[in-house]
Amino acid sequence: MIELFEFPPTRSQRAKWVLEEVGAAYESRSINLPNGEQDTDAYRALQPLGAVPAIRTDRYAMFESVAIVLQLIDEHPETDLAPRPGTPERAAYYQWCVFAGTEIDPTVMMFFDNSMRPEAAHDKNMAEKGRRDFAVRAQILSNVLHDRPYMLGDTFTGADILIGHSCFMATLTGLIGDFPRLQEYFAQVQQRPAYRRAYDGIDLFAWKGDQDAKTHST
Ligand SMILES: N[C@@H](CCC(=O)N[C@@H](CS)C(=O)NCC(=O)O)C(=O)O
Repeated sequence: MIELFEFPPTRSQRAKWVLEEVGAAYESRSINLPNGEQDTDAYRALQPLGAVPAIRTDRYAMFESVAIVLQLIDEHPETDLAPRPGTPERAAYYQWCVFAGTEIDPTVMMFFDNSMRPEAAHDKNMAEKGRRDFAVRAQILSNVLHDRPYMLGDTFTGADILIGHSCFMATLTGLIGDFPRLQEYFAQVQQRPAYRRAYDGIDLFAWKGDQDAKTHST
């Protein structure tokens, strides 16, 4: 049994989505971020940054959403969610998986932290930089996707879980608006039953941690 430490709607959805895709048995453990549940010694021992997601299995514990997706897919080769190691296709797979975590996430978070995060010191210049840097990367993804349904071609892979979640974050922040091909791609991956099980019923404003915020809509 795998324990998933999560708090929707955050990068913990990537871990939940891959768990649903591979059909692994898991139990959800909520780490309420606004309530500071990430700051206990027990949770810090699992995730030293006090962030979600983390997973604990019978054999190991780990954190980092991209790494969790890669590991769980490797444990389930029968799902065909990744090209074989050592192949040119695997190179593209690694590339886009890492691109999601290192190139897309920081730009969306820079925009979010400086324009939307409640009770944070917003900096308009940084928010604009986040928007600009996101746009450069979103155009790169749009170019890749112009002639194919998924990041690697005709087949859905773990790269689409990772880039798909980046599209979710970009939707939450409104950044995806200028990129119709990315919106279309995101709409398509959202049709997957595993995506629905991982994201349905998400309270988009849970991260605000107050009732008032929850009365607004996107
Ligand atoms: N690189 C990490 C980032 C994890 C991360 O920063 N998660 C955020 C939510 S998306 C978090 O838990 N932040 C802690 C907080 O808001 O207190 C990953 O991809 O797992």
